[in-house]
Amino acid sequence: MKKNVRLNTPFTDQKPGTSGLRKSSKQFEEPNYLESFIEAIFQNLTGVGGGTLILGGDGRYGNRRAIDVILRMAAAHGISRVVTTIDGILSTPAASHLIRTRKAIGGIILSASHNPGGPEGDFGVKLNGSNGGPASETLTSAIFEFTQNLSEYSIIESEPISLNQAGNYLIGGMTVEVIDGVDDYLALMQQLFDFDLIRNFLNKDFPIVFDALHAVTGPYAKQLFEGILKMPLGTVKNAVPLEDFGGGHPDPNLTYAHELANLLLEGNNYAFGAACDGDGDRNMILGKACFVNPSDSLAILAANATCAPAYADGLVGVARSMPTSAAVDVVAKKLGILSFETPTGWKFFGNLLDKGLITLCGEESFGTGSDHVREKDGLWAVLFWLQILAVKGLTVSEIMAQHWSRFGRHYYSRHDYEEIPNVIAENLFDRVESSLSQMVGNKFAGREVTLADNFSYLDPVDNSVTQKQGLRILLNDGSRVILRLSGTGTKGATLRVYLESYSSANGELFLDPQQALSGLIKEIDDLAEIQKRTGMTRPTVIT
Ligand code: VG1
Ligand code: CO
Repeated sequence: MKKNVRLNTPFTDQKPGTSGLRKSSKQFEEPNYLESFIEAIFQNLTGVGGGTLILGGDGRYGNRRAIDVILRMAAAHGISRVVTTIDGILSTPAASHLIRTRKAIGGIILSASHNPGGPEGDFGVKLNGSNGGPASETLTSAIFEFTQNLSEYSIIESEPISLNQAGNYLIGGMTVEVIDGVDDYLALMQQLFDFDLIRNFLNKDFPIVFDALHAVTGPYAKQLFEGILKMPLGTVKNAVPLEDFGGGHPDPNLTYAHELANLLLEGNNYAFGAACDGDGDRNMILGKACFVNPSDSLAILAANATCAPAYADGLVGVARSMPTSAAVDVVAKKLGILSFETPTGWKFFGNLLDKGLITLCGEESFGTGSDHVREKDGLWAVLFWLQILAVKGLTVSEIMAQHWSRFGRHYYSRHDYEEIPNVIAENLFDRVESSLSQMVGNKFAGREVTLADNFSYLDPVDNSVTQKQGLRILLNDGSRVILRLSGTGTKGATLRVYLESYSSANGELFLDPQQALSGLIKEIDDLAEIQKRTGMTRPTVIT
């Protein structure tokens, strides 16, 4: 039976400009909180009446309850079919693929991505549009506006359906189709890469390890590596998705995936290691005693793309987010293909991919992807690396060294300062911003400042302009320092400092990045007074 629930207090809590809602699990447990946001989605998404919706999540605490609520609200709003998955497990790239193949009106992915989960952690609702990518700014703004005046929501009363096995169910007049969320995705991967070649290469003498961090990629990786690619049992670690990710932080970087990092950087058992984040869209790539910076990873995939059957004819173009290093630009130039610089966030790649202007794209934050879906894709990146390694018969560090000796090296690092009180972070940021206009022509870390601004982006496809996407200081030798405040944190503010300097192929290629960037690190701290204002003597995370 359908009922309308009146809301006494309006919902005013969505941060505009993000493709969904990411908050503490506690906040999501407040009465009518989740329901209010879902109502706003169903009132603003195009094609709800009679449409198909994709629904799933990364298995974190709150996943099952949210699926139950969303199914009953979808039925109340006249959606004709919801495709959801066994145990509600669906990675972000797999959801993007399903949206596209099922010609859905969009998808709802229940995840706070790389943020920790559990009753004390975070939960999230990510909304994707009919192209399979993160919802556009126009749609999220409309949803936000709608929440400001929300007074009731509609829901159907019915028992939760079981997600234990595949099958079709009915809620009101709506069909709920429960499928295995892994199958379609792995079928797509087999179209893109040469699985026989990879299988033979790995099983000859190339031991690998994958850490699923108790998050969504566990079931995908088990079937992929230990099933289809016939690697030994135990190749996939922490493979069972847990509601609190086993107490860990499902963020694949050297700090939070330190167990895996130690196996590769200290140990001798593996030639290759990788991890993905909570919802499976990020990737970290490691070789023996070798960490692949995500910006380099994008450049290396671009330079060697023709190793993979899917990209054998070459690339149309590439794109990177503004703070991502320019390593891929150098490759694009050499290949004579288009390259684009977009603001942070995958949604900005959507238009370029839909228009066929780019084939590969990526972000420094461990995100890499292609035109096969409209999200970044963690396991895809891992397979792409394995494909290149198998074709070349080289180790990861050999591939890196070869790349740098051909294209030069972009020393790169990101320093994150987490949980800064909001006022302190905002003051710090505003102070630097107001000093930018006087910087051009002056010295910075012994070099000359050629440009200093707050990055603004003109979308070449729809001509929309997105402003204030990060403070940039560009120097005359190609070095850059960038400052941003995170849009995905849920506790205080996170300041991100991005540092980059270029060494040509004839220069020093094997320095420690922190050492190579030490002049920039010191100068930005002097300028922004990071230590002084935050009281933090070092970043929370260094990548
Ligand atoms: C971070 C990353 C950004 C990424 C975003 C979503 O955003 O820096 O590159 O697109 O997370 O990733 P921010 O605003 O905190 O810097 V995920 O894995 O949540 O979909
Ligand atoms: Co993610």
